[in-house]
Amino acid sequence: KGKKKRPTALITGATSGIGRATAHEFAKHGINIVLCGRRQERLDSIKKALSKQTDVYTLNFDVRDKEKTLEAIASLPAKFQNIDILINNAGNAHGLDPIQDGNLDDWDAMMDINVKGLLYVSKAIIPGMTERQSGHIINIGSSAGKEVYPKGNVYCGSKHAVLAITEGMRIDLNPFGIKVSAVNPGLVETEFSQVRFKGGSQADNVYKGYKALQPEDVAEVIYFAVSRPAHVNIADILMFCTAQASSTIVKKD
Ligand code: NDP
Ligand code: 8X3
Repeated sequence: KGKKKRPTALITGATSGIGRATAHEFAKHGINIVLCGRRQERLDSIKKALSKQTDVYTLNFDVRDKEKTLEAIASLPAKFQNIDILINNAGNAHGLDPIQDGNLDDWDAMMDINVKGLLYVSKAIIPGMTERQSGHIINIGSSAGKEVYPKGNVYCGSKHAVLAITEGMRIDLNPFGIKVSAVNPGLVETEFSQVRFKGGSQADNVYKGYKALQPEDVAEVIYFAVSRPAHVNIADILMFCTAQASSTIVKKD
């Protein structure tokens, strides 16, 4: 009675890294959560852990598959249908090669997941937000979306696209009172490098010799952005660990 309805957040890429940490952070603050990802056992175990704190629903789909993405989101039960907060986080780098040696499947993966997948998920959720004239979309970009680094070519391109799309969303959704934000981290210690290097040993060295950002550090910033008063939008954040000064400058022991 007189109690404010708890908001609902849909988080893509919630089975690992930044997305999973964001789910934990949101649960702590009583936000209802729709966890999305492809690894069902992880969706189940994260749901189990968070259900003590908040209401959780899981959706298993590959963001590359537009029909499945639209179907999955349309299938949400009434209680979870009104998404107040969308965290477009699913994504990864695939490979780290000079452009002349780049692998076409890696290029497809990065553009299909990081860019087109983000668009498909947004397409499914934005109409509800425009109808309700409220909502908050946070796109997880990257320092790689602001600064290109050697061999980053297509990953950096995908993240520059995320930033441009974020700005486009902010403009087009402005008449509806919808907040749109970009959170752009530098190096974060997640499964990111295991994916980039396909489980190879190169991944082991990426976060050695300095303290990289932890997924929880990014999750706290995301929660800060979603918890501002109605008239405040955190439009764009670039965050690094203290050891990192730019895409290519990292102070290591
Ligand atoms: P992780 O590899 O730890 O997590 C990636 C998440 O994305 C997983 O939950 C994975 O779930 C999901 N995902 C990947 N591909 C698909 C797909 N095709 N369909 C649906 N879900 C998918 O990496 P991070 O947490 O680091 O990455 C999260 C975001 O942060 C990405 O957009 C990344 O580009 C960005 N980022 C990361 C940085 C870093 O240094 N780590 C720095 C800056 C930005 P599942 O496999 O279960 O589908
Ligand atoms: C992830 C950070 O520098 O590995 O977006 O591209 S970086």
